[in-house]
Amino acid sequence: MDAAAHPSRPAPVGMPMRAAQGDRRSKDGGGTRDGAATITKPQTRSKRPSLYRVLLLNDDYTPMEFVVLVLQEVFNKTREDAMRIMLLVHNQGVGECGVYPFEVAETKVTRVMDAARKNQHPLQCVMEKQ
Ligand code: TYC
Repeated sequence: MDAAAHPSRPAPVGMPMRAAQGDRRSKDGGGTRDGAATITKPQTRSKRPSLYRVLLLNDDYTPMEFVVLVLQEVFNKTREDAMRIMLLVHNQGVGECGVYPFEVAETKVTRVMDAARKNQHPLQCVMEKQ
């Protein structure tokens, strides 16, 4: 039996389900006059999403403990990793909290900035394309 026509099997990647399931009806112009379905292949390869580094910046006023808590809460770091990153930022001026797809990075920056504002700390968090 043709694997693509088997009703319980998923359609092969790139093959429209209706065609894969052997349904010869065409609602979108993919069919021909004799009722045969057209099987389309993706014309482009899917691209990997761009990644963004999320960075914390040092300042003289934000308490160290607040930065450590932010790293644990927002970036899911262990207490030990959070401490290490906080001290690196404290000593070097800037440090990486993680690398994420655009929308994840954006959400993390917003969470950090919201927490800093709410607690009246000048902590800054930015993202940059990797
Ligand atoms: N430099 C701050 C202090 O001495 C601590 C700090 C660390 C602030 C990291 C911001 O991203 C930062 N209290």
